[in-house]
Amino acid sequence: MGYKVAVVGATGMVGREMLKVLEQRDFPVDEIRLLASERSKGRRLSFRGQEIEVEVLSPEGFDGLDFALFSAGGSISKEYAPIAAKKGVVVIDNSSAWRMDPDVPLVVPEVNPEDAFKHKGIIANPNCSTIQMVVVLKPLADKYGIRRVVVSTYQSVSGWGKAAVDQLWEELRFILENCDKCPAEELKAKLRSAEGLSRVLAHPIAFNALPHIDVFHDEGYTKEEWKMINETKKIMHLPDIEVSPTCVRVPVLKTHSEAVNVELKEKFSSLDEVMQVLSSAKGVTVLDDPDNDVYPLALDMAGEDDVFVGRIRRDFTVESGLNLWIVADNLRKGAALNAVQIAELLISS
Ligand code: 25A
Ligand code: L14
Repeated sequence: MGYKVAVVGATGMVGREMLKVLEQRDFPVDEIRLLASERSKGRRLSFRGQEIEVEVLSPEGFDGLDFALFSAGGSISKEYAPIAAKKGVVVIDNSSAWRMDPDVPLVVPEVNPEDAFKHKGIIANPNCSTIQMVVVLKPLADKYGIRRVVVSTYQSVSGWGKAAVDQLWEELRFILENCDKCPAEELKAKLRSAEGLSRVLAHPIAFNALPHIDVFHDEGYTKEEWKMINETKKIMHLPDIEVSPTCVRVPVLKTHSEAVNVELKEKFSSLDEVMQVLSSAKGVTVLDDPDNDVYPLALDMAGEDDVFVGRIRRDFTVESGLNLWIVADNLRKGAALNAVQIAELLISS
């Protein structure tokens, strides 16, 4: 038996990845419906070799569906997810709109699969930076307990959608055409005064690092940083876990990296034991051979499904601590793949 599935925001970066993942994993789809804004009306996207026309999102679009995978931004999800749920459709929502709602499960299948089954029509897909971190924290929390996590992210431009990807390419083209090999001071002046370049991020991103992801929020933290704090507690069922994040945008196309410091509650006996715990965890691949320059890299992990961890070291400044480097494709495990895995979980029971 197959299912009737809609992708809302189908033409976006995450929406298109959702189609790809449904196809690659052979999700049992009977009918696929592509929904997006007026702008994309009539566009065609291919699914299993067929060209499917994009329709404008409307309440009627949800009639008769089993699943709707949403990735069209928070305001669309706020408005349309309840409409779809009321019609009996199971919504898996990639936006931040419903994640912290107590009636909405926030699910990473490797971490808290049981929560998915408690849904009332809407299931939230967590933030990409949080997903890749908790997949690695989970086996450590189960074995040793976790007191505190300090994380710095190195997030790719695709996290902010097509417009941010365009901004990076436009800046790179501008630099090669106008100040090839120029000194940093000149680059700054040229880029700052350039006209006609996209500027969806707050500052130029080429040759830069912006400690600014999503909007600024309470206490000087960004919304992205608050998401990492709150979503980690909810997904892991650990209300007391301390998470101290700094989220940074870097000029990487796809795949987020994270430097993660973990303070454990109990002592580990050796790094080999820790490696063993991590390599046997579902969805985790350990890539750690510094003698041969082997560690996970954004460039290489793009397109991969697993969460990769390397640079596994003891933190000598605390009783029991680890330093880790965690890398995953933000459009796959961080968004589309995790959403499809949630749907797979529901149909497997
Ligand atoms: O509020 P949030 O949750 O924080 O999310 C904010 C944004 O972050 C992205 C996502 O953008 C979202 O809009 N996002 C969220 N979670 C993410 C995650 N985990 C994430 N990104 C990465 N990882 P996006 O660009 O990926 O997707 C946007 C999709 O939503 C559709 N959409 C927007 N408004 C809609 C709507 N659908 C229905 N009704 C509405 N009112 C949007 O469709 C897109 O599919 P679209 O039709 O508006 O645009 C599709 C195509 O149009 C082109 N295009 C878009 N903008 C421009 C453009 N072309 C030129 N210039 C532009 N400025 C593109 O080809 C685009 O694919
Ligand atoms: O909340 O820009 O899921 O890298 C995911 C991508 C927020 C922004 C979310 C990025 C978005 C983030």
